[in-house]
Order: sequence, then structure tokens, then C-alpha cells
Amino acid sequence: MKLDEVTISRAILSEQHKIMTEYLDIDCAVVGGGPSGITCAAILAQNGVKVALIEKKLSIGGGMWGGGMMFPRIVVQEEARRLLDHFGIKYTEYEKGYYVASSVEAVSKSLAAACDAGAEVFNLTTVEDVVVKEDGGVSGLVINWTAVEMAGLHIDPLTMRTKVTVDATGHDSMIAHMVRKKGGALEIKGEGFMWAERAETNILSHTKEVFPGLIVAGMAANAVGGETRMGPIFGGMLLSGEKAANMIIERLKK
Ligand code: 48F
Repeated sequence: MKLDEVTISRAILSEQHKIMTEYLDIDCAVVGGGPSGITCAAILAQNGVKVALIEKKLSIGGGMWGGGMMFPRIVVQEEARRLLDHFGIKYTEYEKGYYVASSVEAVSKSLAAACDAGAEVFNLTTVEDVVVKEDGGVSGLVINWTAVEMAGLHIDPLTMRTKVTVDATGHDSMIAHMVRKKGGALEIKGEGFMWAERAETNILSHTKEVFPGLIVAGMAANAVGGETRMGPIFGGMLLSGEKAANMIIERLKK
């Protein structure tokens, strides 16, 4: 087969242009490709929701790749074991109720499940603002290439419309902060000290709609809710992503 460089370039441009255009109007945007965001996007897509997973970095996976202090292993407790099974992630039982998995396998398999189910991943894309109109809720996201932000260039962004947005941006809870900065009535209590049991127990009660159209998940939920942190135990992240997805599935049915 004879190869033509321009055909290769045209294939990339035309395909991504088609996808981006199609995804300017979606059911749900999940911002942040860490464990909670991937889980949320995967379960949404598996339930037929048109979902975009938006990640500012080149790679998806957030804080899961590095395991604990760069030992590429994560711990997941009994309550979330079924989600490891759901994604086909292998694990061993270290002690009763403590399951250990490869962080690399956990990212890869959960992300593969999201892609297989039809979630569209936009990496290298930063959410820099939200759309809030007369109904007072988040109805869209303002996006730009991460490289534009990194270079400090003054280039206007593009906008996508969403029915619901998930802030899965981790400890920084970036989307919640954007809403508050622009005057949205949203209280951000801030993350507490390390206390794994408390953080993992309470994360589901913090996974909720904190502003019309905006659900917080993962560490963003604990940061907004004033909850403690948990370190390299990931069950709460997976369960929080699942809860956010289930809330959205129910909401979209109405
Ligand atoms: O931090 P992150 O992995 O979030 P998470 O799902 O999981 C937290 C754990 O990794 C760990 C922990 C639990 O054991 O404490 O820290 O809550 O992933 C968040 C992702 O969001 C991206 C960021 O690059 C990261 O990959 N992100 C942050 N701000 C933006 C963003 C933004 N404005 N636009 C797009 N992506």
C-alpha cells in the first residue's frame, strides 16, 4: 500500500472535526480523567448516555497511575470490590477486605470500558469556565487547548452545551471554584487532614449536586464538602463515580 502524508493528516482532521462538532451538544460532561471521572463516564456510557470525558493532561488516569508514593499498586476495600470485577481488574486479597490491584491495570481497564461503551475522551483540553444563563444552572462548559493555557496565549475558547456536568477534577475541585469565583452560591469547605476511614465512609454523602447542573465526585466532592483525604485507597473514588453516574441516569430519564 502506498502511503500519502496528506491523506493521513486529512483523516485525522476530518474525523476529529466530526467528533468535536457532534460533542458540542451532549448529555453529560465529566471533567477530570481520574478514577472517579473514568468510572462515572464508563457507567454513563454503558447506560446509553452521551458523555464526554474531558482531561487537561495528555494521559487519562489522574492520580491513579502513581499508586502510593510511586509504587504502582492501589488498595480497594470490600465495598468497592464489585467495581474492580465490573471492569475486569485483577486483584489479590492482602488482608480480609483489603484488595490490592495494579494501578496501571486499573486505569487501563476502566478507561477501556469507558471507550468500549462509547464515552468520548477529549484529552489535552482544559475547562476554563462554565456557562450559566437565566435559569441559573450550569448549562455548558468553556474549553480550550491546555497548550494555550500553558503558553499563556490570549486565545478565545470554544463552548459546549451540557445537560449536566460532573466536577471530577480532584483535590482542586476546579469547576466548583469557577462557579464560586463568578458569584455562584456554592460553599467550598476545603479538604481536611488525612483520615482514610472517615474520608472513604463519607465520600458518598458528599457526592451530590452542589449547584444546579453541577455534581461533584471523587476528591472534588470531599474538598467541597470539607471532608478528610484518604491517600492511596481508591474504593471511595470508584463508588463516588458510580453514584454520580447513577444520579445522572435517573435525572436524564425524567
Ligand atoms: O486527581 P484525580 O485523580 O481525581 P479523583 O478522581 O481521584 C483522586 C485520586 O487520584 C487521589 C486520591 C484518592 O485516593 O486522593 O488523589 O478525585 O484526577 C483529576 C483530573 O482532573 C484533571 C486533572 O488533570 C486530573 O487528571 N483536571 C483538573 N482540572 C481540570 C482537569 C480542568 N480544568 N479541565 C480538565 N481537566
